[in-house]
Amino acid sequence: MQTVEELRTRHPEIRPDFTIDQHWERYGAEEHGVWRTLFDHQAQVLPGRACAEFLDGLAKLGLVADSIPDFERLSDRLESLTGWRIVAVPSLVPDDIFFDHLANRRFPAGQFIRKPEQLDYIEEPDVFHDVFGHAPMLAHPVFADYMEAYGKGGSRALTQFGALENLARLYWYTVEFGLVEKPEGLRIYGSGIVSSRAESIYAVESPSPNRIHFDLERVMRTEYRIDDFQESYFVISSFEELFAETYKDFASLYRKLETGPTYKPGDVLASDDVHHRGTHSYLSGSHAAG
Ligand code: HBI
Ligand code: FE
Repeated sequence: MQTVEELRTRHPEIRPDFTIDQHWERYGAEEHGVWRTLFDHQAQVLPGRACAEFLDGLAKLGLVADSIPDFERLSDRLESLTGWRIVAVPSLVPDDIFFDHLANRRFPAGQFIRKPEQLDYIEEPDVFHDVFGHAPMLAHPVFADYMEAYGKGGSRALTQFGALENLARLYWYTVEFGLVEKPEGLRIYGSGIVSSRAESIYAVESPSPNRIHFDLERVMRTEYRIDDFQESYFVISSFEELFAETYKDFASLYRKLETGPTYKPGDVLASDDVHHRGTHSYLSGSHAAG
C-alpha cells in the first residue's frame, strides 16, 4: 500500500476524503479492452456459479462488456436502487477513510484498470474488481445495509477497540470471498471470487478448499491469505442471516477475542459445520463435476 505522502505526490488533485475525478474520457481503447476481456470471460463463467442476487445486480445496473462504466451514470442507477454511490479513488485508502465512505453509502472504487499482462493478478483493487466485483451486490437492499453497518462498525473497531484485524477478517470472508447456500447448490457472492477468472471456478467446484458454515467468532479468529486461492470459504444461508448475525454490538465479542485461539486459513475444527459433497448439495447444480 502506498503511503499517504506517495498518494498525494502522485495525485495532487486528491481530495481530503481521498477521492479523485474518474476522468472517464481519459480511458483509452486498450483500457476499455481489458474491461471487455475480463467482463466477457466472467459472463461465461458466472451463470450457475454466482448467486442470483449478484447476477440480478449486474443486470439492474446495466453493466456491460462495452466499456469501463462511467461512475456518475452508474451511481445514478445504484442510488435509485439502494442509495449507494461509487466514488473514484487512486488505490487503497486508509482504513478510517474507507470506513467513513461505507458508513455513508459511498463505495470507493479504484480508478485505474490492470494492464493486459495482469489479467489474473493485481496487488491493489482496480476498477474491474471494485465495480464488477462489488457494485452488483450493493444493488441488493439487505447487502447494501450490511455494507453500511460494516463501515459504521469499522470506525468503532478502529477508534474504540483496536479490533481492526478481527473486523477485517469478517470483510474478507464475507464481502470478498463469501459463498451462499442455495437450493441448487453453493453460489458465489464474494467480490474477490466473482472478479477472478480462475477462482470463480475453483471456489464452487474444486474438492480442495474447506467450505465451512458461517460463524461470526470462528471467522474473526481466522487468518486469511491474500496471495493465493482461499483454503477455506465460509458459507452463509442467506443475506438476511448474515445481516442478523452481524448487526449487533461487537464490544463483548472483541473482549472475548483478546484471548483464545487464532486459526490458520486451512484449519478445520471439530466444531465446524463443514459442507461436504452429498450432505450438502454444492456439486448438484448445473456445473456438477462428472
Ligand atoms: N481501500 N480502496 C480501498 N478498497 C478497500 O477494499 C479497502 C481500502 N482501504 C482499507 C481496507 N479496504 C480495509 O480496511 C478493509 O478491507 C478492512
Ligand atoms: Fe474488494
